[in-house]
Amino acid sequence: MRGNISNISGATTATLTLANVQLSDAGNYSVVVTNAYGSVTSTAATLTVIVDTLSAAVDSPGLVWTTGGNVPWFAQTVTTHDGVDAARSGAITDSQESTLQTTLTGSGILSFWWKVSSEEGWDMLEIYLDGVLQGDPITGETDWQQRAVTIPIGTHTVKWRYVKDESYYNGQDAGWVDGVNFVADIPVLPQIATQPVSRINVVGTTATFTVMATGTEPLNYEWRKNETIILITPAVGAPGDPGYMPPSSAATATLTLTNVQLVDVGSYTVVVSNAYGSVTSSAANLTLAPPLVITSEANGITTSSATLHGAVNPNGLSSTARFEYGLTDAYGSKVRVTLSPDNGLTEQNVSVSLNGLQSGRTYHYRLTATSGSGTSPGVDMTFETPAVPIAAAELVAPKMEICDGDANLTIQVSVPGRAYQLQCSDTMAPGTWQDLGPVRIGDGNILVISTPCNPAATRQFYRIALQE
Ligand SMILES: [Ca+2]
Ligand SMILES: [Ca+2]
Repeated sequence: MRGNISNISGATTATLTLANVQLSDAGNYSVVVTNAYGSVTSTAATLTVIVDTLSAAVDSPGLVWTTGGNVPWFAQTVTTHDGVDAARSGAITDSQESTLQTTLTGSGILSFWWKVSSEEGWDMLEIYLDGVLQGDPITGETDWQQRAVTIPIGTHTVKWRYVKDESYYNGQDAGWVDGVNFVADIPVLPQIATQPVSRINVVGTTATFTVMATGTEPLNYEWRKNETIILITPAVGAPGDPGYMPPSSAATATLTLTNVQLVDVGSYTVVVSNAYGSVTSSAANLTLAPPLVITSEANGITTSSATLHGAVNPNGLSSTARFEYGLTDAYGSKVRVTLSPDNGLTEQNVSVSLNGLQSGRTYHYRLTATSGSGTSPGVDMTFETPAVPIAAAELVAPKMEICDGDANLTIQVSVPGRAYQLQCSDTMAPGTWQDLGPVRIGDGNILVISTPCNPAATRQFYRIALQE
């Protein structure tokens, strides 16, 4: 290949590629194709190299510049900020304008130097973003100063305009721009710094969930309940479309639910998004408070009865309550109590009288309440029924006899559920009675308690005692 009359060495393919074209590369290019039988020369193709003088003058070769108005801007080296070159507005007259324009993709910060020499207050140099004037224009004799404009996300037009009113001029009657620099923000994906937290509310109160997120602004928040969108901004779709959801001003970093009811119970998440992506929070649950239950001291305790007391706050949800009682903390018996109202928001005292209890026993009891939010067992408490002394009538036909070295007590106890112990003593003195075991529980039937006689004793006393 050859450009003008120079040979280009090493060019032996059908395509010639010139990288980083400079003014010196301008010229006519032709190719000579040769093989073993001869050669042929192509017609010439012309390469014209144009210097984009405006982008060079304002030091932003990466941007595409256009100029318009009545007279275009031009590059010059007389009045500059960087000591090399700058763009100057065209030589317009009264009621005319000269514009310089470029396009940027944000977000980012555009900074530039500018200067004006004009009729102060009437002829001025302005900066526009998407047709909207940004800040104050400069006018009169204003030397080089730097200005910055914030560019939002997306593609935007930036325009400098030197504009004159209908009469008079002063100074050099021009504006200059130099040192244009656009620094794009580094896109930051949304990230969740603090997750929303699960909470328990009393019915009718206000519940809030808050997320703290970082990332390039603006951040959008889309709240969901059980995976269904409940609040969103911006809108989904257009009005009239199926699935259209209007934007909600309440779609912020905090979701507020007022007067919460059972229907609000669920799992809440928020999707935080910006122009670069989105992130979903972990789920936070809203639960309504179950009833509040207090088990109180029992009173009115006799050998066979007692009155149990407690208090219930239904916490606003329809609730039922019951006392559970029995000889162990597994209870086994229960008595329902009435709540009125059963969905109140205050504490109500409840009580129940128990009859037919066994004497001399320890009873466990607790108050328990249940609503749509769950069951609240109260604290386990106990009371003791006093023992009934053994009455003569209780022991039917007691008979003591010695047989084959054993002492046998035969007795029928008429009170069921009582625990008896056979005891012996040499002297009947207090503190000398010894248990002979095992304990027997009376059930109304004949009971035989046998124990070997003490061969060393000349006499022995036996008695039957209630087991404590
Ligand atoms: Ca320059
Ligand atoms: Ca003027």
